[in-house]
Parts: sequence; structure tokens; C-alpha cells
Amino acid sequence: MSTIGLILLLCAVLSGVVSSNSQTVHKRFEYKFSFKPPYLAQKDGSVPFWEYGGNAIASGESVRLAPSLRSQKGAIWTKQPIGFDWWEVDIMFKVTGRGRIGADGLAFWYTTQRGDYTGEVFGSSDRWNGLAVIFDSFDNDNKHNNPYIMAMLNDGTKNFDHKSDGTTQLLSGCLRDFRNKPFPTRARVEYYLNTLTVYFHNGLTNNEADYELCFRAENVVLPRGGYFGLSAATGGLADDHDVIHLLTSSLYSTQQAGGQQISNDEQQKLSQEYQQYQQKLEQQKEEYRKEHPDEVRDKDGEFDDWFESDGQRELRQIFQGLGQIQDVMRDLHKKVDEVIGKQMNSLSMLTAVYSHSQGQPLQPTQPGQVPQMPALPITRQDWEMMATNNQIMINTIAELKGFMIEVSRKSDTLLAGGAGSAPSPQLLNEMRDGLNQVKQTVASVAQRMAAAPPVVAEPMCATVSCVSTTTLLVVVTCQLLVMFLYGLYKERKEAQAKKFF
Ligand SMILES: [Ca+2]
Ligand SMILES: [Ca+2]
Repeated sequence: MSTIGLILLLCAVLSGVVSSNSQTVHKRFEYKFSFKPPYLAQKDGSVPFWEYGGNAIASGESVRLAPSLRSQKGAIWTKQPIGFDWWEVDIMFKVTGRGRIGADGLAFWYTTQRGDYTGEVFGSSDRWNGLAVIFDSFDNDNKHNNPYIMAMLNDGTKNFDHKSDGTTQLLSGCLRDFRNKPFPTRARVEYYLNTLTVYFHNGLTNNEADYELCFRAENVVLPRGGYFGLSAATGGLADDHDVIHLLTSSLYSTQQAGGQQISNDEQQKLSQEYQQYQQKLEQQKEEYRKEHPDEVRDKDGEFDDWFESDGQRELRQIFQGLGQIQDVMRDLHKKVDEVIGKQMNSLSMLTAVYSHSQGQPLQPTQPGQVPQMPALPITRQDWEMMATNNQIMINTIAELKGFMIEVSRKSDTLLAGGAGSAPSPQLLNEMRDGLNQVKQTVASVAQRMAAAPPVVAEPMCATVSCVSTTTLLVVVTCQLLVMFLYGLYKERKEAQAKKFF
């Protein structure tokens, strides 16, 4: 085994020890079913644990499955079949071309047999047995629905229908553009407990958190012991199809993972070996530089990479800005989702409370769903505040009632005082004076009448008043009545004035 291969092995085992410890799924990196830069391909061009063919070319940094030339096909396959049931594969790739439209596309395979390098389906064999996840660039059926990502299961009997882009055969898929992105695009294919999930990273950022769900399919049964493969093909139109890494992890449930632990002694031994091999690698590098001084000088030239042109800088800044905007948008999106969720909750509660107060039975929102009376969001504090307010209102009403009773009583007193109270002494005096005046007048009239001779009574009428006694009495009575009423009116006025001032 080569030095680099061994280093990969040790890295893998060590990273396997530190396997992710999510609730139930345990993950272990599988170096024999993975490749990644640097030193992806060795000096002789071979990729450890993998074999490739057709027009595929492997370098230290990537595998070019099909170059941007017409009618190219290439593929890379694992040498060994997969020995575990559940797995996750992360593929980082770039599909780039100068054309606005590209062709044909790229495929990830898990099949019982390795495909032919001259096959008809995106650089591999038709009538495969297993799974294909296809990244179809070219829109054969002209329905404007490409580039498209899809999965197709085959039991070795079906031919892929290129004319319809496999529309009628696919298991599931999603419309995503994966061509000509500023950063490499990525796909994560997960097969765990018969559920197949494909996530996609659109390459607009290099943020690890930007994977999004493409599709999830349940009850997927794949044959055991298949091979992983990647293939690509070009047609009349052509893109470069480069794969930068393929990282495989096996997935285990908690019980399965129990038997996979490595003892401390083994761990120590492995890390010692790792250190030794790293030293050997450094020695080899040093020797290589001595043997190839020209290339060493070229290496020094790599410092040119430290500088960038104005255009590159501008682009980098634009991408950084876009990345930041996207981060903000993602945060906003999350927050808006939260707010909408809360609002929906409040709305449903309000609806429930309203229908309850209207005496209507609660309606189930969906058939078969049991209607539930949601709990009111009223705290103890709210209840106490409401009770206090109620008490204040009761007190105010009581005060108002007392005030009104008092007003009523006073008005009654006023009315009663006006109608039945005894006249004041002043009024009585005035009345007495008035009466005395009347009496005097009557007396003087009577004297005059008595003093006058009866014979001259008739002629006297010409010089003295000729009113009769009855007329006189009526006049006097009227005068008295007017005075009495005036007295009453004055009394009431004074009483009112005393009340208000
Ligand atoms: Ca197509
Ligand atoms: Ca199409």
C-alpha cells in the first residue's frame, strides 16, 4: 500500500473514532469509499481504492469525468463493494461551460455491478440494478425544466428514457441549476433505514450550512453490496464535469455502533503510526524537491496566487457581499417563519374562543382531526388586574348612587320648601302692613260715607268716588292676593340663592 493511501487510512480511522454522536445515528468516515484533495490522484495518476476509465482524468485536485469536448464519456468506480447497509455520500462537483446551455450531465451510482465506460446513460451503463442520482443539464424534452436533479431506481430491466429526460421513470427530484456557480456545488445523498434523502448546495456560497432539501423518498430498498460510482457525458454541447471530492460515511444506529468502538491501546498505536507516516511523507517531499529543482522554483511562483487582479478582487467582494446578504436573508426567513407560526397559533386560539362564545361547536380544521380548545394565554397577573378594575368600577358606581340620592333628596326639600313652608316674619310684616293699609282705606271710606247727609247723597256722587262696596272689596282682595304671591316668589328666590352661594 502506498504511503498516501496509508495516511488516508489512518486519518479515516482516527476520524471514525471521533464519530458524530447525534441522537441515534452514528457516522463513520469510510476512507476506502472516498477521495478528496490534496493528493487525490497519485504520481502514476491512480486514485487509491478507485478505478476510472473512458475520458476521465484524475489530478491531485479533482477528477474530470468528462471534459468540455463533444461526445465524451467517463466514470470512476469503487474497487470494493460496499459492506454496510446505511450510508451518506457527500459529492462536491463543478459543471462549467462557456455555453448558456450545457450537456449532458453527471450521475452518482449505487449499483450491484460497475457500469461500462461506454454506456449510454450519462457515461455509464443502462439497465442498471440499483440507484442513480442524475444531474441532467440538457433539456431533451424541451419542457424548460433543466438542469434537473433526480433519482431513479432500476432493477436491471428498464432503459433510461432520454427523450423525456426520465420524467415518467424518476423516483423523485428537484429543479436546481448546478452549472457555472462561483463555488463548487454539492450534493449529499443519504440512505438510512430505507429512506433516501438528497440535499443540494447551490454553490452561491461556500457556507457549509447552505444545504437544502432536494427530496426525500421512503420505503426505498436497494440491493446489498453495491458499488459507488460517478460518471458524466457530453453530447453536441459540452461542459467540464469535475468532481472535487466524494466522502462516504457509514451510518449506524446506537446499538450497531456499540460494537464499533476501538480500544485505547489500538487508538494510541494508530496515532503513532500516523506520526511515523507523516514524517516519511515530509522526507519524500524534501527528496522530490531536491530531484526537481525547476518545479521547486515553480512552487515559489505559486506566491503569485497570493495576489489578485482588480477584476478578481471585485468579483470576490461581490461574492462576499452576496454571501452576507444571503446570511441575513436566511436569518430573516427563520424569524419570519417563527412570527408566522406564532400568528397562526394566536389566530386559531381567537377563532376557537370566538366560536365558543357564540355557542357554536368547535369545527375541526381538517377532516379526521379532533377539535381542541386551546388554552387561553391569560396569566394569573391578568386575572388579578381584571378583578381590581372590577372593584374600582363597583366603588365608582356606589359613589355615583350616593350622589344621586343626595341630589334627589335636596330637590325634594326644595320642592317641599316652595310648596308648604311657613312664610317668613318679613313677609308676614309686609302682609300686615298691606292689610293695615287696606283697613285704613276702608275705615276712611266708611267714615266719609257715614259723615255725608243722606239727601245730598245722590248729588255727592259727582264730587266723590262712585264705586260700590262690592267693587271695592274685589279690588282689595286682588291686591292682597298679588302681594301674597309676590311674597312667596321672593321667599323661594332667596332660599335658592342661599343654597347655591
Ligand atoms: Ca437530458
Ligand atoms: Ca427536460
